[in-house]
Amino acid sequence: MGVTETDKSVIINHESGSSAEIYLYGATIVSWKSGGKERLFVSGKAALDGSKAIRGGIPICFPIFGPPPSSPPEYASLAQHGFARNQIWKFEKTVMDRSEGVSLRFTAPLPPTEFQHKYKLAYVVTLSEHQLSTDLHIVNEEESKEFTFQALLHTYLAIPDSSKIKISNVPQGTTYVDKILGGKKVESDGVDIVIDKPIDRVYHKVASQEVHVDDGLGGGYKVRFRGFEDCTIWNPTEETGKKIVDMEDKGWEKYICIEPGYAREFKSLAPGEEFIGQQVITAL
Ligand code: TA6
Repeated sequence: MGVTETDKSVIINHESGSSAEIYLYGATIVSWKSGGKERLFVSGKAALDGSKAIRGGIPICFPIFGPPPSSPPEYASLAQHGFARNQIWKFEKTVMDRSEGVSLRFTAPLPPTEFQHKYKLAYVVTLSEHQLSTDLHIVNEEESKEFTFQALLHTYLAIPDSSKIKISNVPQGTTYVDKILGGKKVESDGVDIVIDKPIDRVYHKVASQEVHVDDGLGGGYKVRFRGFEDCTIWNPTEETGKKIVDMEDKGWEKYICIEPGYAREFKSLAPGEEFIGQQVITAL
């Protein structure tokens, strides 16, 4: 059991044999092993040198998700998914180191100078035998202004073969924005989702707060979320995956993105108010 710091990452080893590695670049979790298996997909072509967001693992999207809005200007000029995934975070402390779990806290640096907002962004990663919990804490530190943001954990879950998986537990009637259909709003039919064509959907207010992935080979994941109300499901398949420059060949067959977040609109915090968005992934 223990926590090891390297110049670029922090590694957790739990007594059960599970482990996780968190890069300081973006506080991106690049590895989570449990039951002797790697549970996160990272593309073999991912840049791991801080030159661009890491293609895989769990990048953090903040203060926007997706392309920037048209206003206000300091949001409109942001890059897709915001800047948190490109910042160098600080490992603040070990919060807990016990057999129940090992928990680390990271804090983000100040925002870029163009983004004049006072907030505190922290990330708590907790590892136990079969579970990885990731909590994003956002505090509005303005004296009298509200702070608005979107936030999302862009989790690339490793799977043996995306053509065999079934995604379930998104309630029938849940509205989603289908980016493949140009942003059309659709109602979920509640039927299990399979990956036989590109999928890029932002499900709004998922009442179950829990999405299941059956890998079709006896394993899978349960992804629970609290605070976060929305969930994106993304797999480009070969059709669009081939165009992603840092995607390894056939990488789309090896992952499914299940991404809890606050993404359908901007969340507004009053001065001093805190938002906590939590994701708990259980490997089955
Ligand atoms: O979460 C899904 C998504 O927004 C897709 O639309 C897709 O483009 C993906 O994220 C990857 O974004 P990135 O900026 O990491 O290339």
